Amino acid sequence: MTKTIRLTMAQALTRFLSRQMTMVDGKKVPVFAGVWAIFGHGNVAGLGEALYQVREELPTYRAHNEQAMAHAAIAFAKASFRQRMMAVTSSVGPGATNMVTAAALAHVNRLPLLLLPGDVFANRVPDPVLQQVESFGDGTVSANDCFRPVSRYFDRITRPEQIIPALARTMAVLTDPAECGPVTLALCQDVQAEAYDYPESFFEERVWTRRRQRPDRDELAAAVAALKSAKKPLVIAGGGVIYSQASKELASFVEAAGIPVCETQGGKSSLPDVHPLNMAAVGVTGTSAANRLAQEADVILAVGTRLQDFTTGSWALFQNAEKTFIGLNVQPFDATKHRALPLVADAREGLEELAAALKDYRAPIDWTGNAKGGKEEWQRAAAKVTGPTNASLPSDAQVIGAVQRAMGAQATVLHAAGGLPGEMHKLWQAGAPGSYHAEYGFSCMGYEIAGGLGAKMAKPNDEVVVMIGDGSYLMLNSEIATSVMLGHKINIVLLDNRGYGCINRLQMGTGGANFNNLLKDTKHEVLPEIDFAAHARSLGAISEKVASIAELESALARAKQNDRTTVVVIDTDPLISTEDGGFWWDVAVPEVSARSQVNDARRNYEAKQKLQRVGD
Ligand SMILES: Cc1ncc(C[n+]2csc(CCOP(=O)(O)OP(=O)(O)O)c2C)c(N)n1
Ligand SMILES: [Mg+2]
Repeated sequence: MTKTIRLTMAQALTRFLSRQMTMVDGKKVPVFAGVWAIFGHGNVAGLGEALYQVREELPTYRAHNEQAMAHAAIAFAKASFRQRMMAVTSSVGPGATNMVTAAALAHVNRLPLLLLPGDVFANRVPDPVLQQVESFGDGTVSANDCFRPVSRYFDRITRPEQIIPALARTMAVLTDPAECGPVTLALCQDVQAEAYDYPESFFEERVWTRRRQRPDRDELAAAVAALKSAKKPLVIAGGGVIYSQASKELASFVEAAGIPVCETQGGKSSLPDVHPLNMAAVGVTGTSAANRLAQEADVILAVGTRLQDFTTGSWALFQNAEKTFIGLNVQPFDATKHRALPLVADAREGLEELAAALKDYRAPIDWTGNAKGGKEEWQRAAAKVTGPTNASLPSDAQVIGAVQRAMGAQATVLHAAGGLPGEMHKLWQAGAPGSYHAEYGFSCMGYEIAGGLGAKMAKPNDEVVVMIGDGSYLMLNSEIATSVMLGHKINIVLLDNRGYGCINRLQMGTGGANFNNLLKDTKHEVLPEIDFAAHARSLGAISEKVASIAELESALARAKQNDRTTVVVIDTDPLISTEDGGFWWDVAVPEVSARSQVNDARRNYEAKQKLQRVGD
């Protein structure tokens, strides 16, 4: 007879989660490092009680905002190379919908995240309950249906035994490198508390390993043939290289064949910046070295990348009419983009097999040599814009230089939105794989601080440096208090240019008037003088405002010694961004306008559109 144990659905769920294990560096560790929770009536009595029972094996953490908790969970998973992850629970209603943005972020970035929002009563007796949205036309709809388009797997648990197949599917999705993304299990409030006789076997410990798919023989043969014919080969390294931890294999492959590499935002730090074949950032925010090669390349091996518009210069960058893309990717959806020859495989496995099959291939010596020359030229240009300065309002690039000098390549640096992603992509000299943590799939303002906390929880021995603009800081900063509470110290560098600097520049670039971006250009009675250092201090952080790049460097040296979250604020110039490198980005300019600047921008826009390779 099957042995059973009588538990509530919530108790079964938490017990199951606490028994899921994985291997990291030869050590068995729990897949779920913890559950972030803000309780309300939708989860406090049911799931809350169950979490209390397992608090030793599966710790519960409380933060201040559901979206931020999910950001922390996502960053934790990213910094753990998707091998470990966290769950997040909220009440029914606003707590749940606060997590929808984060679900979308995890969906775009292909990062594992388990969302456990409370849901309305399955029995519907007390309807409408507090926070129930009530659809007039559909009795099965609740606020949680918002998660459907941004979940890889969505389920609503309306009976306690449903959690058994639901959790099996949950683990299948969260641990699959190709499917990986957010899972939402909407937990009806009454069902959380309902008991069932669960089979004991359901709670047996399970050890998950990373699936490393090997290439199909025919796909491999086609990719090898294309590469063998290449006169101007180029590798694009995307986030898949980092998640697969394939840096060593990438380095041996390109070193043997003399193929230059360029990196997407997600793939930056695949190779150290100092590697002579690493041309670094590609695309809209790319280096001149990488973009010059991209424009000419004939065979492009795109490894673990979604090929989003910033990488492809809105599909105008790769201009060789005879080019062939090879899509080395775990996900066929990505592997077949832009008529690529698909090579569906794990990055490490795929690169190893390509290297073995291409033993005798070498890229033409001139191509490799020119690439290296281009890199040196770029390095000189980058050194100019990041060097020390006495300017009273330094540029973002000068701040980046100072952070680099003060923190070194060992630190993990994290950013998400504003002018920083572009400047960081171009200018940050990354060290070890994963030390460059950009959330640039969704580029979500407000990811930064909570993300820094999650990254620090994954890498407690690393210095985590969060780079953030005043706009992002004001949008979501409450987890500074959580980082202090939990004793997870992060370093935050806040660049205050008094507004949305990058969007203001984009507005100007598209012929628009300065309008509604910088604080001075908004409707206002009084211009706020925000004391960010005082604000951060009030949340428990150590903080200071510095008046120069030199002061910033010494403040960061002090921050390194602190054992508490430290915020360093510096005023920056909103109008400067690095001119060297870069490429066109498709942002649609109005076809008719009363402004002559817009008309000019439109003419320029139409000329650039001609470079786009439709259907190519
Ligand atoms: C949640 C969210 N809302 C809006 C945007 C659009 N957006 C991108 S950057 C930006 C301004 C960011 O301002 P700040 O953090 O001060 O950085 P800066 O541009 O000044 O460098 C805006 C509004 C976004 N990316 N995310
Ligand atoms: Mg700003």
